[in-house]
Amino acid sequence: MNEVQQFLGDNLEVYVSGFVVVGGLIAYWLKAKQRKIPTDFPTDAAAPGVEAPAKISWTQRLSLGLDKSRSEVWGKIGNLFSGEKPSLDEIEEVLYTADLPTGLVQDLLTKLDKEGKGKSPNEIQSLVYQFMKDKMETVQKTNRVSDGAKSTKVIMIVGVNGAGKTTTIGKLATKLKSEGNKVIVGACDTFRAAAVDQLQVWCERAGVEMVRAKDGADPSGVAFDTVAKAYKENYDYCLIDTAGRLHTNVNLMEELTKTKRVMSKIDPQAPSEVLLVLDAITGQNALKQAQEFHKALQLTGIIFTKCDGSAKAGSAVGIVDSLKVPIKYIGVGESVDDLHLFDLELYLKTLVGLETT
Ligand SMILES: Nc1nc2c(ncn2[C@@H]2O[C@H](COP(=O)(O)OP(=O)(O)OP(=O)(O)O)[C@@H](O)[C@H]2O)c(=O)[nH]1
Ligand SMILES: [Mg+2]
Repeated sequence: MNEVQQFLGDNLEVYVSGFVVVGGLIAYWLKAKQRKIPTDFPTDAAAPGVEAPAKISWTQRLSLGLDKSRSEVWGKIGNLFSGEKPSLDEIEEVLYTADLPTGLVQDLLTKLDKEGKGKSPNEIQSLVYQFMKDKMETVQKTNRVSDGAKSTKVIMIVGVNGAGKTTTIGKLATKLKSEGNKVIVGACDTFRAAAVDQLQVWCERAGVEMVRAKDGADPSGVAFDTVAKAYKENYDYCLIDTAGRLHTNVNLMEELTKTKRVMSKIDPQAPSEVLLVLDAITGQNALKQAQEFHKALQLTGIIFTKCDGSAKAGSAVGIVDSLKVPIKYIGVGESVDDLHLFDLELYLKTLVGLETT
């Protein structure tokens, strides 16, 4: 007995530290478990005990989202040009940081040089606004998000990894459903189980149906099943999520063209839209991406996301001008209300800091 007591006494410190470590690990595991779902998928809802953020209008959201691009680039051209010694070199540098293509930078500088001398900062800002509007207006007029037809609209969403496809589909499904539409979503990113779970959470929240892959199904199979169900059961919108891929990966791009082709077997008009999600942060490379996706899939539009995260939201001008494909939606944050139909005049006025009323 004495030997046992002595043994325990000698090793007491080891036992106590053992209990503390194991107890700590269990507490950490329980906490991580509680936290898991809410942090993975951002919402507008406030955390428990925190006052919910005030609802703000789309115009205000857009203005907040474009703040960086306005303050660092587009909003300061008027002041740079209208000073004692207008510095075209400085303006040129600023425009390049915004990833405006060289041709457009030179065109804008020529316009400022010809028409801007002696004008006030605000008048210069109007010149910049008019310049960009001229470059984009004709293409944007071809925009046809909803033609009011009574048939099912199939919208295929594509883009490089992490551009914001799944989030955009979640927001779009929520919006369309809240407008009274019957919406179905196809989870065709069959590469990652987590991608399907991410979409599932959005769909559950939006209250819309989601079709997921049967075992061993390939993405085009899921797309086919979703579109077939959408037509059979008269859904208004059928949104197809796809896995992200590099525009330079020939095999993966071919897989996308196959997915598109398979949908057209149900209806030659399907998909009615192929929308490329472009991350504003991508800058110059966005144009290359857009060209390759357009070549493979004949895009009908662009969704320009993450305009809140960089000073490059103005790169939209170059992309629309070169590709001749309109921007249909713009995203300025991670919550449902941060996605909106693209309104050219509102976007450009907000970007350069002109009155929007
Ligand atoms: N700040 C900001 N973040 C965004 C926006 N849109 C999406 N995100 C975030 O971007 C990240 C990637 O979004 P996903 O929707 O998963 O991107 P994805 O294109 O589906 O990614 P893959 O499926 O992996 O190719 C997430 O953290 C989103 O919350 C936006 O407009 N602004
Ligand atoms: Mg995704």
